[in-house]
Amino acid sequence: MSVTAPVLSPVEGIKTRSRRLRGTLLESLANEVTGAIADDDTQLIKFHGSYMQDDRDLREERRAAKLEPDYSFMIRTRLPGGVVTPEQWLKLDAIAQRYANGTLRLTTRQAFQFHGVIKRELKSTLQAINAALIDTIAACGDVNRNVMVAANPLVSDLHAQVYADAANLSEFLKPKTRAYYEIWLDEEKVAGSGEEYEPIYGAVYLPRKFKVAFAVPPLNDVDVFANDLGFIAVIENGQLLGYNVVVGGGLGATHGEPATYPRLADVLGFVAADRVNAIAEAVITTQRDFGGRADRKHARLKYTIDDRGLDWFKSEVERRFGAPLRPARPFRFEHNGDRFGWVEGRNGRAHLTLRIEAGRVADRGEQRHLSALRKIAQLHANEDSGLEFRLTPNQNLLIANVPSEDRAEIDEIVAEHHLDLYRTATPLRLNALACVALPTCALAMAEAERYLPDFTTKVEALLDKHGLRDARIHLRLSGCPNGCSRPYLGEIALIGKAPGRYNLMLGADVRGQRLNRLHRENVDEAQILATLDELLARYAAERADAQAFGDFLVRAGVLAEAHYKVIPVTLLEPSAAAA
Ligand code: SRM
Ligand code: SF4
Repeated sequence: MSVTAPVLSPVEGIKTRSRRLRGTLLESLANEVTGAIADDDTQLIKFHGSYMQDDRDLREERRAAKLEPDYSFMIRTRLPGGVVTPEQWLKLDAIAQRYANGTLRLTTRQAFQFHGVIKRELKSTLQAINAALIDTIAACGDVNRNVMVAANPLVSDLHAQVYADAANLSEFLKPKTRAYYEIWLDEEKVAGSGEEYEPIYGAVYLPRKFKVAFAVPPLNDVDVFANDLGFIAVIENGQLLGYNVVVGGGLGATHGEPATYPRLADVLGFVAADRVNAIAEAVITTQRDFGGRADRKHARLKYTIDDRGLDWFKSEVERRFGAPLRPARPFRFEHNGDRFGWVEGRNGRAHLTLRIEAGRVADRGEQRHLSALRKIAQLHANEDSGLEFRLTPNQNLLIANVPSEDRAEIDEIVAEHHLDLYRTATPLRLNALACVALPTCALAMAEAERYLPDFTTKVEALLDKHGLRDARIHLRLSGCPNGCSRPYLGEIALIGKAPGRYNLMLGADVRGQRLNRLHRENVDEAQILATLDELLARYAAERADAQAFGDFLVRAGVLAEAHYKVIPVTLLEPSAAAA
C-alpha cells in the first residue's frame, strides 16, 4: 500500500529553496523598476523582521491612475521584554523621523514597529536599527518571535532574573543563518553560507510562528496563556524556584472556519530556572517535527496538541527533555492589564507607567507624546542613571528606575506635553487595546487603531449613563479575527468583519484565564452600542460587589454558547473555575 505524503503549503517550498532565508532578496532590493519585492521574498523578508505592505487608503486611487500600489515596509524589532536605554530610544525616534512615518508604534508583544519605509531605504533603516544595538532578526516569520516578559519590575531582583532568563532564551532561539548579516549588514559570505546548521529549527524552520512569554504573578500582563509556550515564575520566600510551563496558547482564527479557533494554553508542569532553554528546545523541536505543514491555518502548536492529545505531547516533550516534568506549583493571577502611574521600586527608584493609546507614539495637536519622551530620553542619555524605557505587553510605556530626584522633572514634562492620560482617562480607555489594522495591515477587514478613540468615547457615554464611569472593563479591538490585540481575552471585544462591521465578543475574565464568546455577529456601531447599553444597565443594577463585567455576563447567563473550544486552565481557584 502506498502512502501519499501530504501536499505541503507553498511557503514550505519557498523556505526549502531559500538557502537559509536568502532567496532573491538581494536581487529584489536592487530592482529599481518597482517598489515591491518578488513574491517569494515577501515570505522570506518576514524572518528578517519586515513585511511588505501598501497604503490601503490609496489603493483605489492608484489603481484608477494605473499606478502600482503604494508599497512600503513595516519593520519590527526583536527586543526581549521590550527594554531600551534612553540612547536607544533617541536613535529609534530619529529612525522613525528619517526613514518611517514619523511615529513609533509599540506593539502588543513589547516591540517597536516602524511603518512606511520605502524599499530604497530599507537597508539603511535596518543598518540604523542595528547601529542602535537592536536587531530585527526573527521578529516575524516561522520561528520564535519576540519573547515577552512581565513589564513592571515590582520585585526588582526577581524580575531581573526572569528578564535574564527570557533574554537568554531569545538569544538561544535565534536562527543561526547568516542571511540577515549578509543581506542587510554587508557581512562577507563565508564557506557554508546558505547551508548553515540550524540545530533547533532545521532546514525548513517551524511550520508557523512561535511565541513565548514569561509572567510574574500576580500580574498576567503578558497574557501568558495566549502563547505557544509560557513560563509562569514560581516565587517562594523571595526566591525564584523556577517556572510553571504552559503550552499551546494561540488566538488566530478565520471567520467561518470552525476548525480554526483561539485557544488558551494548558499547564504542562514545573521546571527549574536553569532548564528553561532545555524545555523550550524540547517543545519547539516537537512542534517542528509534528506540526502541520500542509495548511498554514492549521499549523500552530495549539492544533498539534489538540490533534494528538496533551498526554501524547507531554510524553514526547519529556522524552526530548530527558526527564519527566515535575507537577506544576499553584499560582494566582490578579489581572492582565498594566498598573498605571508611579510605583515605588527599590533603592529609592520608582517606575512610571504611561498610557500610550493603541501604542502609537506621535505628536498630535497638544498631545506631543513623541516630543515628551524625546525630552526625557535626552535628559538621561549618556548618563549613568540607569533609567530605562520598557514597553509593556499592552502597548504602553514604562519609564523604569527613575532616581527620586528626577521624578518631579519627569512629571512636569509629562504634564506639559499632555502625556498624563494615566491621571485623567477612564479605566476603560486606559486598558483598551487596538491592533494596527488599516491602513497598513493587509489583512484588516475593519478599522481598529484609528477607531479606538471614538469608539471608547461612545462607550464612556454609556458608562456615564449607568453610573459606571470608574468600572475597569477591558476593551479590545481587532480589525480581523487574527487577534493581534488579543481580543479573545477582552471583556468586550470587537473583531472586524467588514468596513464598519464587527463581531461583538463578550465575557473574558480580567486575568487572561477565560476566553470570551461570540455574542452578536456582523453588527454595526449602532447595534453594538445598543447591545452594550442594555448589558451595562443590567450590570449596574444586578452585579455583585466588585464583580467584573465579564464575570457578571457569564454568571448572569447572558452569553450564548461558545462557538469554539474553551480550554479551562487547571490551576484556577475554585471560585473562578466556577465561572
Ligand atoms: Fe499579529 C499578522 C500586527 C501581535 C496574531 N500581525 C499580523 C500582521 C503582520 C499582518 C500580516 O500578516 O500581513 C500585522 C501587521 C500590521 C501592521 O500594519 O503593522 C500584525 N500583531 C501585530 C501587532 C503589531 C499588533 C499591535 O497592534 O500591536 C503585534 C506585533 C507583535 C510583535 O511585536 O511581535 C501583533 N498578532 C499579535 C498577537 C498578540 C500576541 O502575540 O500576544 C496575535 C495573537 C496571538 C497568536 O499569535 O495566536 C497575533 N498576527 C496574528 C495572526 C494570526 C496567527 C494565527 O495563528 O492564526 C496573523 C496572521 C498570520 O500569521 O497569518 C498576524
Ligand atoms: Fe491586521 Fe488582523 Fe492583526 Fe489587526 S488583527 S493587525 S487587522 S492581522
